[in-house]
Amino acid sequence: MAEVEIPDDHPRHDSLVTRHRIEAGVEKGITSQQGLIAQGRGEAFDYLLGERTLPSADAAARAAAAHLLLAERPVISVNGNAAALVPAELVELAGVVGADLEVNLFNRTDERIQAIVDHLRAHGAGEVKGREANARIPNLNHERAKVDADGIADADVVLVPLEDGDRAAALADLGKIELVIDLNPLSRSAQVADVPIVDNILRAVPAITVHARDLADAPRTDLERIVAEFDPETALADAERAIRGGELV
Ligand code: PTJ
Repeated sequence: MAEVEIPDDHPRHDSLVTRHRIEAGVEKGITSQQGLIAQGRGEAFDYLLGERTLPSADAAARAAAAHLLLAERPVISVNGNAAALVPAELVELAGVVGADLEVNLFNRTDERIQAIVDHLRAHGAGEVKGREANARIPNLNHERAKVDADGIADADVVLVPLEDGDRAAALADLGKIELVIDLNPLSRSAQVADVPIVDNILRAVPAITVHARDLADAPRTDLERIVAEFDPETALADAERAIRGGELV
């Protein structure tokens, strides 16, 4: 079924849209084949959440927006799944909060980096970082350690959607503020995040943008209060409770 044919009120709407986009991402050389497996895992959690955004996840999206607006050098890290699922939405968010986009891949090849840069540019991005890879995240022995010196290496706040736990922990060790989108509240990346957003990236990225627009003119003290009042442990516990005990809709 083509994406346009999936009715908005279809009970598994988000799941079908996501599958379609991931499949197209693999065909275009943007998403890795492992990305299909990662998506399947995420989908199981989304099913148990009833494919809806919990109030605690929306509060996390608001805290993430506040962090991005407060940041001096915010960067949005983009992998093959994120690029396939929400390219235009990532470009829009980057514009609203003044963040750089940087491609960073677990299964890194020059061809995939270029395909994702081209894909983001086709969706309206200006400069996209990630090709230089002239800096390294210490204590990380795989390809995700390769970052741009003037991008993730220098960032104070990093949004890392669908991250694997190793790099999330290494970035946290560097003292960067980490905003993670991950449907699994038990994943290491969600656990080490300053702000874990336990929601489908399809819903989470537009939600952060809506909050960022809403907060764009807020005084810094308001943004700092939103950040200070957000508790990651409570958000994770709420998501886990919903997944383990929730009623399917
Ligand atoms: O493009 P690359 O080479 O950088 O590879 C990207 C993947 C995602 C394949 C790689 O980072 C990977 O293997 O990740 P993991 O370790 O499988 O972790 C992905 C996490 O994202 C899991 O906890 C999933 O539950 C979660 N996830 C999957 N799909 C979604 C999701 N979270 C939010 N929205 C989704 N659509």
